[in-house]
Amino acid sequence: MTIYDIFNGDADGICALHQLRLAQPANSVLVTGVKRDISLLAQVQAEVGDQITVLDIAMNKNREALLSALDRGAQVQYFDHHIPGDIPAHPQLTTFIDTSPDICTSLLINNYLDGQFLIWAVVGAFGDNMHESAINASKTLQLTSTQLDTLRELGECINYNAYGESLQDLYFHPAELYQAMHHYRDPFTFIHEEPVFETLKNGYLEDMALAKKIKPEVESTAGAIYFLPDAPWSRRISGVFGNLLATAFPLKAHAILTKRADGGFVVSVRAPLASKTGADKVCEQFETGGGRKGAAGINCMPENQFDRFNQIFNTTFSHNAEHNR
Ligand SMILES: [Mn+2]
Repeated sequence: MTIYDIFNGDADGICALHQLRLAQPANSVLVTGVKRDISLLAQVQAEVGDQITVLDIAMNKNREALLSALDRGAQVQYFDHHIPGDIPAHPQLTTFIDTSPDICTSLLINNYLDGQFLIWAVVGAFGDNMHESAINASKTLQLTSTQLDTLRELGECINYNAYGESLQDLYFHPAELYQAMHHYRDPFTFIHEEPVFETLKNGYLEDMALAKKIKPEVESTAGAIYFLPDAPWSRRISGVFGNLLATAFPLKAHAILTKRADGGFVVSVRAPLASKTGADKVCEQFETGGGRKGAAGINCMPENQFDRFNQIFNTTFSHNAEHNR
């Protein structure tokens, strides 16, 4: 019997698993990758009696592998906040799926564990750019504003670590980062005793300084679209840069288009924080697109699709802007 922990390599995925394994320790096989690498369930050859926990990866991108694992006799627990598509009814499958824009997987796990490791759910929620949810969830912890700022930075740094086209772009393999974190119940001790946070913070500041020099390619009432070059730093910073812009201009939508080596773009779309809707609608109109209402992406958009993208982006979010008035 094997226990598999399959989790998104971002802060939400890591903080979800961290809470779960603090409460229910297990010698598990870790399956994870860069943030965009979400077809993870297919990497597992499940057998009868195996226990699989899936965290923070969309069911609709893993359905076939999920059904095959269930067919082979594995037990699957599925925690997620991405649009799942049809959820199969199967006696071996338990799901905890909530697509509300203010819920992330770390918060779902926190509910499941009755708040036992709430502080790590706060880190995960900050990592998913859900500042309000993080602050609301943190109320019972009675943290100082400095402590809360530190947790926000930690969440952002762990989230930042997950962005890249391949593991080579990352400072730490997400499984390695999880293992480093896993010795600590207290995030402040983790920050103090492990060099991880310092490394990520410095990397983040360097990459962000480069991103901030870039001017938007298109600006409209709907929002702004930025182009980033084909380089490891831009692949690492694109998502967090999008979050930063979203927070700085909450009435505007943002798109970050990072050049790919093959000539197309990796696209990150952030809906205006004021409405948190439309990002998935924009990205779903492209073959490799998907995501959540507030934040979505396209893995590979051919260059010749830019005009179409620009049009859809502007139509979707100008419409939103009307509604917000
Ligand atoms: Mn998440």
